[in-house]
Amino acid sequence: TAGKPIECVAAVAYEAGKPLTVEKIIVDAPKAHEVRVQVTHTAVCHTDAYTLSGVDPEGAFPSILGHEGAGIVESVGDGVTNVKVGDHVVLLYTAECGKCKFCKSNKTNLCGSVRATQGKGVMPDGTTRFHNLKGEPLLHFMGCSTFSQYTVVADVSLVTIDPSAPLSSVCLLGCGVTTGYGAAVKTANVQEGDTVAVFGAGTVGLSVVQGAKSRGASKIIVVDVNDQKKQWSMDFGATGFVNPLKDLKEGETIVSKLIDMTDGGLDFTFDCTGNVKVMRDALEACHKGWGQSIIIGVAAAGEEISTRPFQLITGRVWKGSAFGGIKGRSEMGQLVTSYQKGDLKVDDFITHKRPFTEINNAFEDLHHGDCLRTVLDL
Ligand code: NAD
Ligand code: AHE
Ligand code: ZN
Repeated sequence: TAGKPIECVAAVAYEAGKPLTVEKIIVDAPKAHEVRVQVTHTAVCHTDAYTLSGVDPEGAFPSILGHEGAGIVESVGDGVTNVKVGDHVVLLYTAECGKCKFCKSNKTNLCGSVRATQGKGVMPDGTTRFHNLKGEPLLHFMGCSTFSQYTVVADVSLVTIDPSAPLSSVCLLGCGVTTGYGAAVKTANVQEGDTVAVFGAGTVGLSVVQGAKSRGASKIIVVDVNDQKKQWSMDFGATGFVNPLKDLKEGETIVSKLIDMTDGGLDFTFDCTGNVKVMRDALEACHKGWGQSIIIGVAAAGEEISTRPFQLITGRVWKGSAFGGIKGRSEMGQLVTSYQKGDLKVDDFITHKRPFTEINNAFEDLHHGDCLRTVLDL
């Protein structure tokens, strides 16, 4: 098939707030420095639902969403040297070119090579490789578009992995697990004995918990409004769980309770909810003088964070983290190895499995407390 368009099934987001349309589409051949991938498995991340809902300033339609996926290289365009046909790959919404100002800085995992066109839903040459059967172009998403049996990505936006690792599991390393784990061990760099609070116990938050546990944090307190998250939190390594809707006494706030539980506040807190009020609580629950709060959750267009500047003057630090600060092409191999050795939990996040045609049910699963991730088999 190399060089020829492929007809396959995809889930198209035609309009914000509407279910996806599962239909046949055409996927063009990869151009220079592009790779066509047979996506074997993808999960649905909260961010896909966020963009589909219409509140993402970069959301554009019609498009093919999905960014937590893995598959097999089907064909490569001219000049591609980092992957070959048949390679097992994880797709990377945070590219790594190794050459740009960002990559060379060694200060960030953000890469400047394809981010501008990625945010517009097109390939680096400004065009799309997807069309529906009416010939209408369909936009790409986050440089991945994993909700299609075949996708085309920039060669900097994927990484080859050990083919013995099951693609049905390591697809989760394409976002949720890596994001939370990396936020704890890289962005925050949690050390033995540190105290940690995690707001929001989805796949991202629970992955922060497992990262903090791996570093030997002395306290890991999970805050979630859904009691169904308590057992999971404890299973992943939390030492405590607080439901702010139920567990606060008269006159207590979540901030005052956390400060009381930790002799003055936490060394690190993480927002994994995307709620800007929660982000404020997370910052203010930090210990005076040094506590750091890491924002991971994605907030809607128009939302802003606020706190009294005095909170920062007195030493609390606000930080953010994208893809856990992980450089995908350099560091994914280590994460896959950790998973294979049993050191990094991945399978425990897979609460649901569905055929690709049930993708709209997978979006509904996300809203239920019994779901961490639904993996779709394409
Ligand atoms: P999820 O929906 O599975 O989990 C969110 C959790 O937050 C749920 O358990 C929910 O009950 C809880 N929650 C909601 N409101 C709360 C509140 N007010 N207080 C406490 N808990 C509350 O989502 P996820 O897939 O784990 O993603 C979490 C967030 O991280 C989303 O905003 C997502 O868009 C974002 N995200 C960011 C990155 C990044 O690189 N920065 C990567 C992946 C996901
Ligand atoms: N498009 C949104 C921002 C979305 C966002 O912040 N995305 C996270 C990843 S979420 C994965 O589930 C991220 O990595 N951001 C860094 C980047 O370069 O996009 C908006 O507000 O415009
Ligand atoms: Zn995601």
